[in-house]
Amino acid sequence: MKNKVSIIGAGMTGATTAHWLAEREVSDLVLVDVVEGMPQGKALDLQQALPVIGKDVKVIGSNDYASTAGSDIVIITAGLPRKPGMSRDDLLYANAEIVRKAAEETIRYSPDAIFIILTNPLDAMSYLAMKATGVAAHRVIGQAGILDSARMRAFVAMELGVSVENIHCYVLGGHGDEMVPLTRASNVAGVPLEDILTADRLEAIVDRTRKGGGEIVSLLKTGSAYYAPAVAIAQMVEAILKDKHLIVPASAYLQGEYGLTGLFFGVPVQLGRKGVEKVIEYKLSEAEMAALQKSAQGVAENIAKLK
Ligand code: TXD
Repeated sequence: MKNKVSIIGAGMTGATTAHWLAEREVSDLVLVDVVEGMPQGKALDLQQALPVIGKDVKVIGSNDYASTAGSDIVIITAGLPRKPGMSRDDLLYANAEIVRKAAEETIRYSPDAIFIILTNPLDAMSYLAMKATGVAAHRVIGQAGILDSARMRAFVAMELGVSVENIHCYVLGGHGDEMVPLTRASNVAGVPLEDILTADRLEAIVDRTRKGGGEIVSLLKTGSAYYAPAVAIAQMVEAILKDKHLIVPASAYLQGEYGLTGLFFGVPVQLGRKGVEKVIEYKLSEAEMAALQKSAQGVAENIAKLK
């Protein structure tokens, strides 16, 4: 039987996720939104693109959660994006209501689904989705780390003129400006970044990575990034459906790992058919550990506000 993936929120990230996923031909797709006609229109448009690239994927748009029934994966992108000058945390209360509803509605129709959360503030919304659905922690994953790491990879590639394929970067921590780009573990074809770039240039790349989302928000003026966040979700979906055991940075529920308990936080996770197969614990330096703890404080404060 074909896999089924439902995307709640058919805005910029939701629709673009459908696009990247349709190209990968890994599942049928359902787009759900509160705006009447919009998900139907986007689904039909995408459906009509697929003959050109030869992909057999059924794409449905709907305003009704019943259409999501029997999904293998539910992706929640519904909610408000940032406006210039706003932090991700400013979205907490408005998006909490939207994500709670989306979680409660979708779990009714897809009791076995794995949930991938995108809505900001990401780590807190992932926690909320776990609580609202009542599913085990390994079935909820927040997308942030692939995106933040890809931003860093893009900046390193621009700096060095080397193929992005050779560049491996790892950004951990909460999905906020306190995120932790791991410069020691990041490398170009196996050579640590710290050996290739001067301290100044490396610091500039780290700083631009941390503020990477805000840079795009201030350029766009309405809305936030969508190509890169959406392709990051597509990579996670493919890893899960194909049971790839792929290690990526993502927001997972921690139960003691990295000295943290009871929150979703960006760490390396191994993804397979059951969702998060394991959280990988890197050996971190004292400075890296301290930076992670600082980032975790912000996430814990948001979760406390939700409670
Ligand atoms: O890396 C990451 N985690 C992020 C997070 C990267 C990019 C965007 N990120 C966050 O995702 C962003 O801050 C927002 O909180 C969400 C969605 O961003 P997007 O750019 O897709 O926003 P849009 O284009 O405004 O789309 C949101 C859609 C829009 O069509 C609304 O009508 C819909 O959500 N919406 C709903 N759909 C279903 N159900 C409900 N209740 C609902 N409310 C709004």
